[in-house]
Amino acid sequence: MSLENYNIIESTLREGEQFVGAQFTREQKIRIAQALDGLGVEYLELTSPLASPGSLEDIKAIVGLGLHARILTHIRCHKEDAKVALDTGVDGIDVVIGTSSQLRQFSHGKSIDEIIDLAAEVLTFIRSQAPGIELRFSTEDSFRSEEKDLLRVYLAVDRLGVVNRLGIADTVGIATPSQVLRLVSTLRRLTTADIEFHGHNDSGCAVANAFAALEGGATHVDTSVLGIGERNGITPLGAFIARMYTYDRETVKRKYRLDRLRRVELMVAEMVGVDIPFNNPITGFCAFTHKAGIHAKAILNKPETYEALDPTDFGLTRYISIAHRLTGWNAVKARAEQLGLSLTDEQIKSLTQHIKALADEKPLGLDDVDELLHTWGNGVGGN
Ligand code: HCA
Ligand code: CU
Repeated sequence: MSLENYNIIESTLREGEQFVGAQFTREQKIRIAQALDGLGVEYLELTSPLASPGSLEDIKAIVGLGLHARILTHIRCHKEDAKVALDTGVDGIDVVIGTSSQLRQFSHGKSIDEIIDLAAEVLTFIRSQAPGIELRFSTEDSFRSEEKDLLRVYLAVDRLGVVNRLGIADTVGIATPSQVLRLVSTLRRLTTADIEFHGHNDSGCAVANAFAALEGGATHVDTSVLGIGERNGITPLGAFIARMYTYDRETVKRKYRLDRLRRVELMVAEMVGVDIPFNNPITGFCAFTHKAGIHAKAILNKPETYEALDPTDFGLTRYISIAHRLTGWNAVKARAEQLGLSLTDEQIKSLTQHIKALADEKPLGLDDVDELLHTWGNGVGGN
């Protein structure tokens, strides 16, 4: 299977704005859009122009930047929404309507037949007004919808011949990778349009589900920076990039400016008042920190032994933690060399035993180890 032609639809400025801590100013939106464009994402999805008067102006401002990324906005399946979206000058419109019984009953109140009729009306209207616009139709809560309902809707929409993409959304984050793979493969077989996947992370599967969608033949994946969105959000951009990098490093390096990822994450994190999680793929503070002596030895010989991702590709550095009881003499020796100290292997081994014994007694820091190294290096201690 070759996965090269996927596209990232970066939705920090739509789904991400639905994160509880997000309250982006126009200037912040512009900075986010420029930063993501610089990173190389293929699309930016922006909040509906119907959300507020400011949201409409924000779209126009971002369209006016003339970025490389294609600009999309996201609307309900309403002709009135479509009219406003068409006036913004975006490159594409993402239309969504709920198909699960929960949403049909408690949100918009429409039957499947009514959804099909409405979709046909809105989508053909948009196409008639804007023959060149990129048009996507998505069902909301696809994975709690009856499969027969879903397929009726998608087949009817696909047959209209007016949409570029069909979207599926795991709105409440309950889908498993095998379910996603199956649904996307089915759509791939029965329809002709491109396929987009949008997945929430309520049960921790958003990245795996996005990957499964690509395995099934999806062409577009929705992400947001740090995964911000409704509740605990969607597929995080960085984690998705990590997933694709471990699958096909060269393609990812060709498509995206990976050294910009950390800066984008720090910027958005600050704007929405969160920290980068400690265990975040790529940019978490310990993502390239090695601790156990056995790991450190192998890493020092050949980083690939315990690193699937090369930190230097992301403008980052690896770190070997040595001030603890799991340390090993190879790592301590490497530190001595960093400090320009020449100790014999016997001295290093004996110091390593000393560090282990000390670490059993109290927490140690790198400063403590460095001090010991200097003392040992000056011939005090050891043998
Ligand atoms: C929403 C719902 C949505 C839409 C996804 C999509 C979802 O908040 O409007 O249009 O692909 O998760 O279902 O984000
Ligand atoms: Cu969503």
